[in-house]
Amino acid sequence: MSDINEPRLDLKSLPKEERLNRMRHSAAHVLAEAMVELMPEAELGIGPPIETGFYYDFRLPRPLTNEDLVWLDKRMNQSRKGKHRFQMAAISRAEAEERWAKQPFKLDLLKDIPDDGITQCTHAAFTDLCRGGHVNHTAEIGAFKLMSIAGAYWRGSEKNPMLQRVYGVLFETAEELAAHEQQIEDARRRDHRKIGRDLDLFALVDEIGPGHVIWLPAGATIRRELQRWIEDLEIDRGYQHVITPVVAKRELYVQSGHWDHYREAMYPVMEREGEEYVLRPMNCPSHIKVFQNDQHSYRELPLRIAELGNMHRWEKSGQVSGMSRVRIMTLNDAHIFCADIAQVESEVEGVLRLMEEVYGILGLKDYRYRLSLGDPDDTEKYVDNPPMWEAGETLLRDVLQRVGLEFYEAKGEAAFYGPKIDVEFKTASGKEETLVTVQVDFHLPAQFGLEYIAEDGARARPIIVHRGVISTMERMVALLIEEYEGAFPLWLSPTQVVVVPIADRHIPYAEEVAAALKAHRLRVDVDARGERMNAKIRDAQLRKVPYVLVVGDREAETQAAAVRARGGKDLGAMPVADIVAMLREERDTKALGR
Ligand code: TSB
Ligand code: ZN
Repeated sequence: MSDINEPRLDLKSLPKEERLNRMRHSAAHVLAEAMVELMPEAELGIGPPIETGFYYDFRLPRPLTNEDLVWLDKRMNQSRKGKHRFQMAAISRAEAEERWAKQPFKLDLLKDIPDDGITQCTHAAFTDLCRGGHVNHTAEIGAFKLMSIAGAYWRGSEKNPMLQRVYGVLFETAEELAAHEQQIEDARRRDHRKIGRDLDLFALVDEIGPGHVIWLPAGATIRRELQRWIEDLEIDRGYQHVITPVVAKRELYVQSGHWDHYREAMYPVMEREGEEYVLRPMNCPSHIKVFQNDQHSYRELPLRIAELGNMHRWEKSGQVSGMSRVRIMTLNDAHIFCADIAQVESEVEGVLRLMEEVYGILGLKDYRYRLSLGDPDDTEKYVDNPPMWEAGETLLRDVLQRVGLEFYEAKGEAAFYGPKIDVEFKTASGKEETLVTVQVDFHLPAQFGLEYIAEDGARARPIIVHRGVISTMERMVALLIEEYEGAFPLWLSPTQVVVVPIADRHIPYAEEVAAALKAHRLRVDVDARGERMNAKIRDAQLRKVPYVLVVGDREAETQAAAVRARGGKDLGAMPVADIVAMLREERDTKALGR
């Protein structure tokens, strides 16, 4: 055995990331030290640093409990106070095999290490097989907390034994650790899956399948409002809406290139009477068939074909998540058939301006534009046609600059048929997610031999702009749930008003008030349950209903109601006619009401 200790490290001089990696790696050693004390029979796996902390895998004689975590955490803190040095040493294979003779996972790891590369790390009374990268001593490991226990197969393979993985978070300071915990707590509170359940917005049912969303009445109401709004905006901007089937012959997608480049994401083929059919993964080929249904002259271009189109994508099981990544989805889609580059430019500009308008009204701010480029070296993923990519990329870059939007560029993020501008949103959990996209496509027009009659009477090939604005209804509603924490602005709220009669004798008047509001298409419930008034008010608040109207004798006499806004603000008694006017104004202006 020979000592190979690094000279004393000046942690402060290291880049923060490396410093954190060393702290997290060292903390994993301290966790293993504590575990061996708790259960001397523990068999040790690996314990690497990870993004927000560290973990260690163990095979143990019994399942760990939360009490164990508390004990381990405490014991780790003791070890930290001990200021034990981490000491590296090179050892021979024979020494290693002897030391870990009763540690099958360590012996397994040893097989992959060359004779001259076997090193160990010792601190306090604990020694681990380790290639190094620690802090100087245990007092330098930072602020940590053991968080959870999970199952993990040895070396990630189901063929191997299942181990128990203990996770910890670790940051340099207690303040950073607290901020991280707060962030996790916020994300949990805002999680659309939780709020979606609590507010009965949608359901995911095992018998229907993962990623196949049921929109419950309240969620369907939100979706319908969004849908009406975006379709009206599109009609104003010259889009024409179509309705096309979700199933088509496999050939259609062979011709489009989806079969070659996108098959992995498609549901399998259905066969009947010698024909092969597929569920469509995208709407573009259907809209191309709309275009091809007629001859078009340059005068009709740009032709904007829109549809809330249902798409089906076989997202991998591990990736399907709530409503934000599903398998059956409805995209606020359109394909704009343009005569030339100048039209493409002005259409892309129009789309970007529409996006800005729409996100502004929804109150969304946490997003960035990304120019997503192809990769000339990857001809499997992308259509092989360098000049086409070049032209599309330059065009999109120019438009972004002209409109004055900030953006960044990313290689290898394009669609298989062309480059695109993606809108990248930051979700409540801090993850970036693509909300929508604008794509320039010279490829599909060529695949389908699209033509229009140009001004000089010759045949010319159009260029397609693919675009969404609201995104898929699923992803947008997931995002809005988290953005608003379930407290939707009035126009989107499933129930806009709850009328609460103070006593049973006020129920008829409550119904009268509700009817007056419903006459203006406001969504109103009367809470006629035999509960106490305060309980009803509290329930409405929990359901995030924007307004509660309380009615009793005085209100009935004066054709009024006592108004309480969400969040507890008391607006006092108001005549019913004034309430209607106030709510209509708030609804029709799509006020954020925050
Ligand atoms: C814009 N053909 C284009 C269309 O014309 C298209 O389908 N583009 S896409 O593949 O990028 O998908 C459009 C948007 O759908 C994406 O930007 C993304 O926000 C959303 N989306 C994609 N996959 C899923 C999914 N599994 N769940 C929810 N939304 C999704
Ligand atoms: Zn498309």
